[in-house]
Amino acid sequence: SANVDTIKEKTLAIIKPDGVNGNYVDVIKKTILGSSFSITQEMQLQLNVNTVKSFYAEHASKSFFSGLVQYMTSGPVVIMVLEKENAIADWRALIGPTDANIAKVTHPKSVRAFCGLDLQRNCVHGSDSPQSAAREISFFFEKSSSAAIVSQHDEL
Ligand code: RTP
Ligand code: MG
Repeated sequence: SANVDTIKEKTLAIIKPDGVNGNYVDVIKKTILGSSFSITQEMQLQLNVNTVKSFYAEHASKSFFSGLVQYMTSGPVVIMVLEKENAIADWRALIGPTDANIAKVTHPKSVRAFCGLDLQRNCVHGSDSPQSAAREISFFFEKSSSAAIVSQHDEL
């Protein structure tokens, strides 16, 4: 038939403190909307230490964890739910590799190439799987989740 159903998917995007501080919010949102995503939810927060530790709990044992917590609490972030077909993989592809210095070489058109600084200060977050996306969206946007209740204390 002429109308083939497309299954939309949601992912969580964060513009990290270096992105907000560097005035990249508008250009990143233009890139998102120009890449066929819709932004269905959005909020600006100043994250606190406990919220970041809980959000990035998978990295608790890593050597970079304390630096990550310090970085993510260093200023406001913009948290968005993005929606389109294949949103999770497509947003990860659009942001590029974790290390912004590598992104500048291998993925020069990626978001991290144009707004990221280095391995830690890479400007944006993207959910890495359907399980992560579901967890991360409810973490920030489901009023009944305990983490969301924690994060409400940070809302600007
Ligand atoms: P994200 O979760 O923020 O989208 O980043 P990612 O999947 O590309 O990278 P991940 O391995 O999940 O790491 C989370 C964030 O921790 C910081 N990081 N620092 N060796 C280091 O100094 C190091 N490695 C990672 C980055 O901010 C990274 O995005
Ligand atoms: Mg990750």
